[in-house]
Amino acid sequence: MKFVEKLIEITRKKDSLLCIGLDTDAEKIPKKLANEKDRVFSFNKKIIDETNDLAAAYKINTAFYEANGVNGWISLSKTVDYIPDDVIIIADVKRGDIGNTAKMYAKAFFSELGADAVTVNPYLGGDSLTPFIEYSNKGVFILCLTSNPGAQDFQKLKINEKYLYQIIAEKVKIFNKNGNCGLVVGATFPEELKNIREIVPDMPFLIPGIGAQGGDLEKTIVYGTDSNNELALINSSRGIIYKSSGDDFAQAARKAAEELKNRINLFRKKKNNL
Ligand code: OMP
Repeated sequence: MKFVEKLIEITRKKDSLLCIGLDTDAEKIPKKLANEKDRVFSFNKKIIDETNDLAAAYKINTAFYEANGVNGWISLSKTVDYIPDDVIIIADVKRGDIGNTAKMYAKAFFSELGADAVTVNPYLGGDSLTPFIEYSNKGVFILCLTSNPGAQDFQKLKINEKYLYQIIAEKVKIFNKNGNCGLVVGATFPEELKNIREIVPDMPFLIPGIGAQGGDLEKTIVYGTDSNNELALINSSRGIIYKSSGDDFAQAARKAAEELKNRINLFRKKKNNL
């Protein structure tokens, strides 16, 4: 099944645009799991058990796993295998390299790990993205305008009257021959999000920056979703998975996930009435 078809099917079936970030820091695992052999996986398992019915996607930022060496890759792989089929798995890897190297990254995260989608960095240009895009049933979320303050340094530079992030959105539209490209746009820049949505009305967006980074949820939904109020995955990581460090951490994560999912849907409904 094509990535966008799968995304739409899941978001409609679950009535959810929620993406939960499994940015699992080994240092922040609740005491309750201290004696587990693979604490990171045990933590993820509990979070997934409690939240998978609410989530359209899990975004796994591989940095948190790579930081633990070989054992981290094992936790990562076990987590991917544990996630049920009706949740999209995004490997947040932000890779970007020349073609033959990019081909190895694509193989690593699509074929070996089994992710449904990845995040990639477009700095090296179209040929660095091609090996990912060639996996035509997988999703490729390309960094367009990131949520961090440093987005100003390059992404908001003007080239011939256009911001670099606008040029990226226009270019990705051209690269999108297989219909499997998406854009990463931070919730911390809602006005720009509106502008980018106008450039690519039908492309999926991955939108981080809600929760810990303080992005505006209402504007994110109004500006970031497509004309059907979908095609956007709204990510929160720390704001959900570390809601409690006590024995109730998984239940607290569920509560936070449910609240965010409901708020997202409230704003989707509100958008209908605008
Ligand atoms: P929280 O701030 O804890 O919700 O985490 C945000 C997650 O989204 C982290 O995994 C970041 O690496 C990621 N992210 C951003 O925060 N900003 C971006 O512009 C892009 C990403 C991303 O590609 O996911």
